[in-house]
Amino acid sequence: LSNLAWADWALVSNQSALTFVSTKAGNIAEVHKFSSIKGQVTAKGAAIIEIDLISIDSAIPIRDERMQKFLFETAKFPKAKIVADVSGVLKKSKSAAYVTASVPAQLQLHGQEQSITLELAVATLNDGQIMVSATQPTIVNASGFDLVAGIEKLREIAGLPAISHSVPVSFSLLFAPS
Ligand code: OTP
Repeated sequence: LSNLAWADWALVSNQSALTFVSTKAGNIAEVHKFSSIKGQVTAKGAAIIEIDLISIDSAIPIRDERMQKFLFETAKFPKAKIVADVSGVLKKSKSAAYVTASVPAQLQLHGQEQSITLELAVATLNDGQIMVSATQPTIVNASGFDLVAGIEKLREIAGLPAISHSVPVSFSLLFAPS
């Protein structure tokens, strides 16, 4: 635990997961993931996570392409970013190997920025690594990020009666001292 006194951490990409659930036609829910995310946390508690939106993996290649082009518009907005001050939760983590906290963050996505609240569980592992997961999903509403037109475009192309504009996001992240 003494590692927390000095370490900066980097996200271990291949041991981290960021997923969301889409719902179409009222009752078909599907899990999507981003395969490329980067992140770091400084000893002072400045956390930044970058999501490569082109790495959307919906398990259907043509759907990935359409989401890149019509929803995220990756040519114009290649990345989403989450910025948070986690100094409070890091401080708590110095005295307990497992802590939970409600942490305000800024989400930049599709040229828009909104405040969100992350419900975090932070586990400090023996080797100074930190595991951060969500104790509850964060709901992203497409309207706050100018993504409604994109969802509606996907809905039209697929000939679907509806695709929900409200999307739960989950994550489990591993950070290693750097
Ligand atoms: O015909 P057919 O039926 O076959 O049709 P198809 O299915 O082929 O086509 C139809 C298309 C469908 C169904 C797809 C529709 C798509 C959608 C509805 C998706 C819309 C997506 C949206 C609105 C948002 C996507 C989400 C993101 C970009 C991610 C947002 C990120 C969030 C909320 C924050 C995540 C938090 C993170 C990463 C953690 C932060 C951690 C920290 C700050 C660090 C803490 C560190 C320490 C040490 C404490």
